Amino acid sequence: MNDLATSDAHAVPTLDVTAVRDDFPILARQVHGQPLVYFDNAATSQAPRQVIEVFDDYYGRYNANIHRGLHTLADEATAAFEGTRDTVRAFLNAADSREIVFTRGTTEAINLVAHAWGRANLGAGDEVLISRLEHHSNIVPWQLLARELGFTIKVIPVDERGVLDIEAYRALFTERTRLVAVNHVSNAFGTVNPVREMARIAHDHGARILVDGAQAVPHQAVDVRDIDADFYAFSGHKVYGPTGAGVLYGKAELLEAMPPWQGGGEMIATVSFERETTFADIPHKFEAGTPAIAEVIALGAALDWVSRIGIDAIAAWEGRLLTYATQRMSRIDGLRILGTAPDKAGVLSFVVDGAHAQDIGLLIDQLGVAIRTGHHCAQPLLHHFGVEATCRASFAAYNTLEEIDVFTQALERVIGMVR
Ligand code: C6P
Repeated sequence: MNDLATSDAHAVPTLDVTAVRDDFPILARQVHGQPLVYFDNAATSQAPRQVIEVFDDYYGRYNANIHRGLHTLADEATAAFEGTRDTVRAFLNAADSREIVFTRGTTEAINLVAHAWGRANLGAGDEVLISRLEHHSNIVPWQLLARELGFTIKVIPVDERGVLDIEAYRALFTERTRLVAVNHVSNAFGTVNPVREMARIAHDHGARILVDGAQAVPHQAVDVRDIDADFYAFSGHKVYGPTGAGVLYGKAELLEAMPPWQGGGEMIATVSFERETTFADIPHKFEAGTPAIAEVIALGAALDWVSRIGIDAIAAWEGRLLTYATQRMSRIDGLRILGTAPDKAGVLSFVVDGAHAQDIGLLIDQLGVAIRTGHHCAQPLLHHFGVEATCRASFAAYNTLEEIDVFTQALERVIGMVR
């Protein structure tokens, strides 16, 4: 390796934020007469031109149902849809594109695991470990199933920074622990969980691990084989793609052994009233009915866009935004940041003494700044920290340091108004 290659290998990747922003038409709009500052990326990120154009192209040129037709349009739609499966496989470094199941999003992916894997593998007396950091999507499906099947849910605790207690996690395992369900990155606090280590511990105890990657995939490189995740879920609309398309990765041997969840067209091999109906091979066994074809193809375009910019460059840039915003916000009187994990994604949850989160959210919107307020679908976590609601600013590749200045100045103004 020559000197240049060596230094390149160690260089921090950079991102040209002006060029990135040019890809997002929505960033040019105004809100209440002010330039939009969009800091609600953990709820949904904006889509670049390359994603928006997929819809025109698909509906204008090759709209057709997939897998069914023997005509040109159907072949083209099928090729584009199945091509996205391979894009996702490569993006997650999965071994085989048969391990990629398209769903409507993270929520549906987790419900698929709960119903198909859970019903076949969980029963009375078994135990499922869930962290206190979870989004409701990774709590409620397990609660509903536990009520029906009689297994127990045990909660992995967090410390005052919002960091999972790994020793407590280890101590929760018994010979009845069957599954760990944990997010890779917390949507409410931004904590990055050590899912690789958690997977190793789970596997040492003969348990499976489902990782909710909704807030990780947009912000850092994810390698499902390196993590050794049994299942990994994410949503397209948080990674610059459209709503309505998401992914469940599952190890092939697990997916193969699982019964189907939803029944219908496309997921069968043969249907008969006289004999047992037989099912398609994975992943189609889990894709009943006509999927969101254009959305899935657009998800592929979103992942291609991320790969072109570089996920490491995005991670480095968002790290800078997070550091700068944390510094600026720490100077605001009476403002307290919740979630101070040393390893954090670009999410800042905060409360302000004497001010309701919702009031701050509404008023700051009048100044063109979009943040989220509420419980962020993480009520058990917020209750643990003694709050009902927080304000949350969350960053994406197209956000800038100048926007953080606008946001913090607007925040100071708003706090002055509500106090
Ligand atoms: N979090 C937020 O503002 P769906 O709705 O299926 O695309 O994603 C659900 C989901 C699951 N897990 C995590 C960690 C999430 O953050 C989300 C969605 C949004 O934080 C909407 S509540």
